[in-house]
Amino acid sequence: MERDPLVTRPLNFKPLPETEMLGRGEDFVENLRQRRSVRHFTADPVPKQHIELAIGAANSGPSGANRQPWHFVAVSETTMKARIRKAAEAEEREFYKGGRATEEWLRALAPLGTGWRKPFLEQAPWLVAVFKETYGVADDGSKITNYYVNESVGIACGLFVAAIHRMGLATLTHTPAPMRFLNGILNRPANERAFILFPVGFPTSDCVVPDIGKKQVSEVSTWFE
Ligand code: IYR
Repeated sequence: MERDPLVTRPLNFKPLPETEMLGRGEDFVENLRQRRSVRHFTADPVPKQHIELAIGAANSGPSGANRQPWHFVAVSETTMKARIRKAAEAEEREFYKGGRATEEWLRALAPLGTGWRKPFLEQAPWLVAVFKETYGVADDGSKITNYYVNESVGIACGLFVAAIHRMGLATLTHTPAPMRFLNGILNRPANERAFILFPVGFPTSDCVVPDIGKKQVSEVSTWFE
């Protein structure tokens, strides 16, 4: 098979002074540590441009063979958000009340206070559905293999979350399960599967979050120096 030629250009990497490296790292982590998953949003509108920027951050991420196996669907339309809420709640009701979740899983979720009702799916000004492209489709309709799809889309979603937070907005990594209903409502093709549904907006002034923390870096890392 014919291979594409390698074309290169200079990287133009600019090293930073040591103090600036540290300062930037500390600022970045300190800011990220203030991020919380939010489930209560105001109706205040968020300009489309902010959502576009967050998608730009996600789309900058590395991906297997640079396939960028993702697609973002941004919804501010009221009736569509209502349809998504209704379908998500039907699935979540089965999960929480219909016996789909194991007792162990429900116990693990108890400290988060989640339940089947998802009013945030209508209250947030935007819902951004991220789809993973399990395979690509060529012009002639044949399948194109994508690589490391979950890793690629997971990284893209992480960058999306970081960008949303950095802009002073809030979101939630919502995963109604199963999410197949999103293909129908959002008219996405069979080679795409919903990965995460992000409500995006401003937290309500009385918004509370679970009083939970993060492990220490020392607990989640091992070093060979
Ligand atoms: N998908 C459900 C349940 C849920 C599961 C996990 I793991 C969470 O960290 C939070 C929720 C929901 O969205 O409520």
